[in-house]
Formats: sequence, structure tokens, C-alpha cells
Amino acid sequence: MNANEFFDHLWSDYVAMTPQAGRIKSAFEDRGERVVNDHVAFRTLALEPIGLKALEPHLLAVGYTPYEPYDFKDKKLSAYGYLPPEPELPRVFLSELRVNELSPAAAKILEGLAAQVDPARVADPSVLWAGPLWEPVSWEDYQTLQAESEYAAWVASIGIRPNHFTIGINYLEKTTSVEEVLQVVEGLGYQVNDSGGRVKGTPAVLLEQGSTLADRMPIEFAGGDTHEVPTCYYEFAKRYPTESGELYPGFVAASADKIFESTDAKR
Ligand code: OOG
Ligand code: NI
Repeated sequence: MNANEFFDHLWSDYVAMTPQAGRIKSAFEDRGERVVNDHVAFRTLALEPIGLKALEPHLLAVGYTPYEPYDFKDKKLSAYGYLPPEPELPRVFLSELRVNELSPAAAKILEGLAAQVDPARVADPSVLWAGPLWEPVSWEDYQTLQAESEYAAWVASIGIRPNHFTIGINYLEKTTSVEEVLQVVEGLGYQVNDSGGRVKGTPAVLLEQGSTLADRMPIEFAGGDTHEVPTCYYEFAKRYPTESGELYPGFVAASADKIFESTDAKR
């Protein structure tokens, strides 16, 4: 599989989970804009056999290069940024939840999910658009996880798949600031994540970002119980050049910390 085929699979899964993304992308195209992805993000659990290090080989196989690590102490997350093999392919942001820092009750629920995963399944690149690799969790366990970590509840219910795509504002010609992009998105009827402010980051940190609040969808929990939970969101990013003249290639942890909250079920 080459990187383009890989992203076609990811986009199909993402847009099915995130109907807003298809509509937002079309709206920008209808305005005459060229929509190019700045980055795509994934979430996982720091547990065998699905940790970040087990998923990373699929990115390396299609030509990605590890760039730098990020740490989120309060959210108990570790992440890595990856650079694409070609300029117009998206960067990748891959994060994992440090399950060993959670309460024994929450850790036990997550360990029970990871224990169901066949390592052979993880060795196939399609694991990155697989969704849950375990039987549905109970609604009670979902709520236990959510009380401690929104990220944990999200991974338990939604699984491993693209968490968001990101429109690269640098490629847009008419809508050139994050705030203008957010206003177009709100005009379509979608809500913006305002945690930490509508626009996260500044030109000084070389990256400005904004995002929608995740779509919500009925998901089946254990025993056929169905509940509407947050799925995935759309992000918008504008990069500024570094001293060498290249656009800043990384992520900004303080901004990412707030972008994560785009999937919070409690708002
Ligand atoms: C990732 C949040 C961070 C960024 O661009 O800083 C992020 C997530 O929600 O999984 O995407
Ligand atoms: Ni992002």
C-alpha cells in the first residue's frame, strides 16, 4: 500500500464517522478553495499489543519520519509527530494514554479491552481504520472511564481510527485566518471547540489552530444498549515559517491539550 491509498482508506472511515467533515470540505470547495490536509491524528492505549510503538511501523512503512515527542501530564498522554514523505501529504499525530497512571478500576477496564486484541490484527495497516478491536464495553464502564479520562472513554467506544483530519489554512486563498475559517464553519451550523479560546496558539509559536466539536452518533454498548457519544471532529491549522523559511513542521503541546477536548462528552 502506498501513502495515497492509505489516506483514501482513512478518509472513507473518517467521513463515515464524521458527516460534518464531508459537508465542511465541500463548502470550502464550493468557495473555490483547494482543501489539503495539514495532519491526521490517531489515539490508542499504552498497552500491549496496541501501544503507539505497535502502530508506528504502519506510518514508517508508507514513508513517514518520526519528528518529535509531546507530553500531556494532566491528561496522562504521550504523543509523537511524524513528517510525511511528500509535501502535500498530511503530517501525523499519534498519541497513547498512559493507562498505568489511571485508577485501578479504570486501568482494569482498559486492560480487559487490550487483552481481546489479536496481535496479528495490529500487524496489518488496516488496524488504523479498524474501530474497536474488542467487544462493546458496557455503558457503566464507559461512564467510569469518562469520569476519569474523556480520552479513555473515546478509545473504548470508538476504537482505533482517524480521530480528525485537519484543513491546512496555508492552502486556502480566500479564507486565510483560523477565525475566518471558524466563522464559515459556524455558518454551516457546526459548533466550535472554545476550550482555551476559539483560536489556539499564536504566530509567535508558529501554529494557530481551531476545531469543531465532534459529531455525535449512536454507538452500541454491551447488551445491545445504544447511546449517542462523540465521534470525530474537523480541525483547521495555519502554520508560520521558521527562521529557515520552512513552515513550522511540529505541533504545540499547550494548544493540543485543548484540541483533545473536541471529543469531550461532558460539555
Ligand atoms: C489530538 C489533539 C491534538 C493537534 O493538532 O494539536 C491535535 C486528538 O484529539 O487526538 O490534534
Ligand atoms: Ni490536530
